[in-house]
Amino acid sequence: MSSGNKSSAAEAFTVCLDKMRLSAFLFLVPTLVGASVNVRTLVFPSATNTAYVELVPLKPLNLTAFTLCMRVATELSGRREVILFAYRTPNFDELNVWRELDGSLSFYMSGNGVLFQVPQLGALQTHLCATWDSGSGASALFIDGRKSVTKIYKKNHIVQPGGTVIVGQDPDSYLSGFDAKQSFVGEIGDINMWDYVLSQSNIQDLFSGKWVAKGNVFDWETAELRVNGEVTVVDIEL
Ligand SMILES: *[C@@H]1O[C@H](CO)[C@@H](O)[C@H](O)[C@H]1NC(C)=O
Ligand SMILES: [Ca+2]
Repeated sequence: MSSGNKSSAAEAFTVCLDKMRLSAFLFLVPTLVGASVNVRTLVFPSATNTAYVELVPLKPLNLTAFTLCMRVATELSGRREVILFAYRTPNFDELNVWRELDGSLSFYMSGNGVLFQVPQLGALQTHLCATWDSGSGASALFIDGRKSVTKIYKKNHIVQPGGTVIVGQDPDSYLSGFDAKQSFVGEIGDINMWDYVLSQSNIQDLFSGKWVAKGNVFDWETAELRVNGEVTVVDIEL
């Protein structure tokens, strides 16, 4: 009797241990198989001169190189400029990324820009990265992991700190002077930035959703967002 009790207690203990192992295992499985992850995305439903989201950086944008990536979808078509990213100090547009009138993509660092003839953005999501290195001036875009022609742009330039990054509007003056005809309409998210140039294989991995080093200027997973006006932050499951 008593030995029977002992053995059933021992069995219960073993079952309990097994359950603990099982629950530990079940807990680990999603991370092991890379199960669904929730990410935020920004939806700009219409053209306004008021809606924008400020992104708070992890460090000042004092840059001699960068990689800037995002996922973007827009149904805006036809001849219209569309701002995709704006970093401005009180004095200058330090780094703006645009879709141009003709659909080409470009970025501008206080002055003339560099334009790329790449496949156009559209209603289906595009993974877009821009890279630049001051030492060589080498600049490129990546569309869904595929690299553009390298262009030489603003060799020895430095992107100056002391400004604010926003998406949704082009600020002609510091945090104002917005124009609805240049505003972003659509969905934009997964905005990450590094203060160095990522390798092509890292950019391909980013496109396909694999883990690479988190952005050290913007890390979308944790970035503080300050939403202004008609913008909705939506959680999507990957
Ligand atoms: C910007 O970077 C340079 C060196 O790259 C450094 O000397 C300077 O202090 C930095 N400025 C700020 C505001 O971080
Ligand atoms: Ca403008």
